[in-house]
Amino acid sequence: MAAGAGGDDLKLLGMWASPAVLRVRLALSIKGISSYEYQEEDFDNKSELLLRSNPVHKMVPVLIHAGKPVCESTVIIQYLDEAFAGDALLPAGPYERAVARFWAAFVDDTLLKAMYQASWSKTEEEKAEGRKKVAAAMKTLDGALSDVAGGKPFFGGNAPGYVDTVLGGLLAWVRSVDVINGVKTIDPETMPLLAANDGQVLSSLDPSMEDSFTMDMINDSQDPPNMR
Ligand SMILES: N[C@@H](CCC(=O)N[C@@H](CS)C(=O)NCC(=O)O)C(=O)O
Repeated sequence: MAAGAGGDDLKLLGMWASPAVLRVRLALSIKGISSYEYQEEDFDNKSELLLRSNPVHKMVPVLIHAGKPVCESTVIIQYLDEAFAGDALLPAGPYERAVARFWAAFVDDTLLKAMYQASWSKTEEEKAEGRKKVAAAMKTLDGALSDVAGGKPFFGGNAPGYVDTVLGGLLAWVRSVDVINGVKTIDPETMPLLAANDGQVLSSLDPSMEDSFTMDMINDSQDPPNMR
């Protein structure tokens, strides 16, 4: 039986610049779960609670629900969807759920790896190659949005869903890097659906979160989060 939308004994271990943590915060927001405790981690001095709760990877995010830890951002989001009432993140049908999971995996495997290459490769050539891969992945996602959502603004249809949270966690990073490089990765001319989605996923949830996250990412751009 799904719990109510209030966070009953819910704690999130995070770090402000982490795209993986932002995903979970987006999911909590969509589910209408606001009464959770947030604990900021210092990666140079991780808390005992983090080390104990995620002994395998020792990474954020970790969600602790009634004393029990759940690790890995996509696993946490799916757990929230199953354990809590509120708007569903994953679609109802098994096939549609499989499609959503496929695109979430594409974001983590293809887009995220390309973003890493574009931002933190050793040579400018490798970075430029990475930027091309990011643009290609974004174009693919724009096409997917058309196929999956049929012209609606979100992968979840008229409201943000699972894929929107997984992708949304990375969008603030994309925006920040765009500002630094003076480019527009998600071009409204060539990727109209994704540009609309980009504009809505974060701001439809909590505009103050979007602004502060983006600005902080810019200020901290020389010191990226370590996301494996
Ligand atoms: N696949 C993991 C990645 C988590 C991850 O990479 N977390 C980073 C922050 S974005 C972290 O905790 N880094 C700390 C470290 O590497 O020591 C997920 O999606 O939850």
